[in-house]
Amino acid sequence: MPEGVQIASGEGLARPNMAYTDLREWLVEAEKLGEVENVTGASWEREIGMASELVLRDDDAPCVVFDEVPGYPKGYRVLTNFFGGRRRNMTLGFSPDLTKLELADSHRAYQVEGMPTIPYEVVEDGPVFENVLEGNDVDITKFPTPVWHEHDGGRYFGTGSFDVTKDPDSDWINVGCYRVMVQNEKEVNIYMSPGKHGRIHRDKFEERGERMPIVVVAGGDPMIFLSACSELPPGVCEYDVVGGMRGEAVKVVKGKHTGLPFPANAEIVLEGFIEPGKKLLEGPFGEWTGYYASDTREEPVMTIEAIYHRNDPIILGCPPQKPPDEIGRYRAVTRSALLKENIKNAGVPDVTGVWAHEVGSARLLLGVAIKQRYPGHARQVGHVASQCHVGAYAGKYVIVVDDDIDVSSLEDLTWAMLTRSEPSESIDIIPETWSTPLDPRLSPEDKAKGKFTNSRAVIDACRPYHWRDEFPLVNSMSPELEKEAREKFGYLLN
Ligand SMILES: Cc1cc2nc3c(=O)[nH]c(=O)nc-3n(C[C@H](O)[C@H](O)[C@H](O)COP(=O)(O)O)c2cc1C
Ligand SMILES: [Mn+2]
Repeated sequence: MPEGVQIASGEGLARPNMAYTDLREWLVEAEKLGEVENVTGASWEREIGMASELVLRDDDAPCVVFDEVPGYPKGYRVLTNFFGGRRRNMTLGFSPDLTKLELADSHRAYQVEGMPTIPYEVVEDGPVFENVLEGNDVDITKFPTPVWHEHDGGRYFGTGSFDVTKDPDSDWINVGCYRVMVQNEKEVNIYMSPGKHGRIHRDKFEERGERMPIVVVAGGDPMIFLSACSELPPGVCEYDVVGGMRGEAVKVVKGKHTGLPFPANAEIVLEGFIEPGKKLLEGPFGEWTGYYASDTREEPVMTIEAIYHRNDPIILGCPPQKPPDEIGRYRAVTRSALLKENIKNAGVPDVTGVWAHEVGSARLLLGVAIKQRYPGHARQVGHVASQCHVGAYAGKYVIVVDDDIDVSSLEDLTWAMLTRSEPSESIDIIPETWSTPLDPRLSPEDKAKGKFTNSRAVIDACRPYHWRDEFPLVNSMSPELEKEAREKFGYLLN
């Protein structure tokens, strides 16, 4: 790590050690773990999407590389399901031995306010310039972009991608993940929802009647992609956060048409402009809630002026889908640690474990474990979890359990709820809470009125405090016996 870099937090936790700086080096590491499958001959129209949906559902399924896509040259690849299995810990730079809860705490220390950042470094050249397409040669349909879900309105080139924009009023370069749909050889839609950083930039250009320079990177360093999906503070450049995590600046080149920076070792880059006033139909697209919630709408269009790509380029795909999905897995890691911190900051003691579950896209179902210290402790932690900054937006259910429960295990958490709660006594309902227009359960009437609220259930699934000592004994092995059983008989599970 260069001198002078201050680690603002994370003392006592292992530093991340990422053994890659781009997608190809990442692939080598994933292969070392034995977690990569190669598939040839799958069609972009249906089969890549079908196969991806299957593996994305499964926590431990392999990463898949699709090659020899019919109609495309051998070597033009699509890679999906990078964030699963033991690749999770590898991607974030931590030991495979860390549990999900430990991984969350360790990663969190490098993605906080006051996190260490290292500014990106501009270099002259890089493999991304191995192929330069300009003028008549610009053709995005040259790449095997899949149709990801059955009812999608088009081919989404940008899913595991990131979009680079600059604030016209300052030096702020933002890197955010906003989906990119192919319209024709030279045009794509980019959907940026209100409030997103790229949207703030776009609105400013639009007000001035100017075209906005923009760059789309498909197949970049997976850690930059994950940071581009994360709600980091405004004014922060996501490249610099990744530099800080890695202890080494991200190396970028500058686009010839826009001057915008993109990684020198990216796979495919589109460079161009969003035209003020021009719109074309976008969507529908399968979203993270598991529904097609935002329908077909007119959205701004990017005109592509140049395409740069490496030889045998790889598109990184990360299509959202009915949970559990890949990005839910990553969000679980980030939000769980953040939620634990939020609860602690509200002054609630002895929280031993927090997990924002993948099945609810790390929002709809929160599990919190405590060492019960006083009567009312369980309800207090449940209400705080449901209403603190991280927990409040778009939540539904909070389950509070004792510290013998592994909150990151959906089965363990559910078992605790089924056996330690009494429905008529253990559930508190909070009405009129903060939600989102994307909630599929919002009634058409409320949606039309703009009434975007829902309710919360806080479920106290702890042994009742005043008779906790009389609660029947759990009949599974003690931790000591479990350890011995695994040592002696663990082979039976392999
Ligand atoms: C696969 C995927 C697709 C996404 N699609 C969009 C999108 O189309 N539009 C959008 O505004 N946000 C989308 N997001 C969420 C943003 O990436 C996320 O809010 C991020 O924080 C945006 O960056 P920013 O904070 O710099 O604006 C998507 C996230 C993922 C992981
Ligand atoms: Mn940002």
